Amino acid sequence: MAKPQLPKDFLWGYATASYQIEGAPHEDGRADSIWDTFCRIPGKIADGTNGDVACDSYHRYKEDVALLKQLGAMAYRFSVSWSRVIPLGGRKDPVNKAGLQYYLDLIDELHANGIIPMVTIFHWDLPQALYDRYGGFLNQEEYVQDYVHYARVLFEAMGSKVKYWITYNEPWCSTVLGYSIGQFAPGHTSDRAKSSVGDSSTEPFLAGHNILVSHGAAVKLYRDEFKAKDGGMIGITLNGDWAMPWDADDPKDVEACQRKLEFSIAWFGDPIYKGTYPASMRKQLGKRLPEFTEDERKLVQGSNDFYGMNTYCANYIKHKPEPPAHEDFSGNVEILLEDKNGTPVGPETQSPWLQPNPQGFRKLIKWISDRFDRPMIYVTENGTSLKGENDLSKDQILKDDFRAEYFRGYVNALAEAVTHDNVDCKGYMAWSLMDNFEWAEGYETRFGVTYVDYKGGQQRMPKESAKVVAELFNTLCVA
Ligand code: PNW
Repeated sequence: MAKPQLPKDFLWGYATASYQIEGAPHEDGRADSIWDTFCRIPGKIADGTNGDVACDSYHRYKEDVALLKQLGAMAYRFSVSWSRVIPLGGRKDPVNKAGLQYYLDLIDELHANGIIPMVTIFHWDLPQALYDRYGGFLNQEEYVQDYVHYARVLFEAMGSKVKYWITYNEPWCSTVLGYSIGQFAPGHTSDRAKSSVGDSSTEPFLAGHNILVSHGAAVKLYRDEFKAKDGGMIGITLNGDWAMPWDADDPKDVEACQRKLEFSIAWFGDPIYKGTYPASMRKQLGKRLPEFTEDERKLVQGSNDFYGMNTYCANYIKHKPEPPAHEDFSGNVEILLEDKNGTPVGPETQSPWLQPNPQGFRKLIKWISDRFDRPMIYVTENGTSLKGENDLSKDQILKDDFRAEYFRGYVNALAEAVTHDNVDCKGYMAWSLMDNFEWAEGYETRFGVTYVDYKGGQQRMPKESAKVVAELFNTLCVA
């Protein structure tokens, strides 16, 4: 069998997100996002912290670009803070030139260093003003226009310098964690509270629906007015992890795995590639899942130039008894870290949900490729947090064999999928360039290939894994 390889022009690099690294929440006119507000609610963030300083990248972006260059990265995926660019968020609100300039400077610095920018338009930090005005994603009429206007501001300002656009990062997290469970901003749980009443608990699905429509509308704008001139591509990034049956001999568990994948990935992927929600979701949710009008479907179907894939782990999946609970979002399944025989998914990590399983990654990317008819795929996030990393000495942290081993497993599995499974993957962005604010887990959890000494002057120190990632791609990208 041929040796696993990746294409010579394979695009690899690192990813980050605005709220997790920038800090400077009120500098140069930036206004609050829902994450600024959410972090102030006692108990929401494990260590009581917030993104006020984070990695201070707003002031240190040149240092961070130099770091990318030092690590050999070809590309850098970062996100734009909407409330830095349009502090109040709306289409009639003023654009903040100073905020926009930060991103233009960052992009220029990247180009000056030969690094290709990949821009995420939205990575969770919705302007607080839009949530206060009309509930954010819940109001389609207002929200879609505001989002498309924001996207236009970015396309106009940066379009000539950016060839890779991502409309949304992981809408599953924004909807389920943000608009139902309350684990993420804006912590909107009102609908869940009345979830036992009839056909309520529709809000996460409505939020998801409106996100899809706004994605489609922004893609249409890009294709109508910018794509030909600027020569770029645009797509959405979806998250999802591989599902393995808890009892491989139980057809109900095997079927439950498909449902779990459909409820996480196909929820958003099917409308984009097929024009409808998955049948399993319609069956379980009925009218609680919106229907696409003909106009909406036209906007959403076919709206990906590429598929952005985020994945971290795998899970064992066990079916649950019928009928599904009203507040269920996973396809009526139980998500487990061990199978029937006590075999774990993989070694433990700091984030409790994240057990590595490289062969699961190979199967998942093939599943995505098959389901969506072989889209061009960019892995836009993949990485790990090592258990107890924050308690180790600096020397120990810098020798992160665990993370190095994770990347060896995952990147080789990717090369196998490309070489043997006919998967069209053109790029891979590791999460993350550096340790940063890990949302509800605060700073306890570190995902970086670079250590950030938050208390010691924000020094950045590459860990062993950064070297391993570069070696992997230098060796594999020869096809
Ligand atoms: C992703 N889950 O988040 C995000 O895109 C990143 O911003 C984040 O830092 C990274 O993965 C690591 O967590 C997720 O609970 C957070 O399933 C939680 C889940 C999935 C993705």
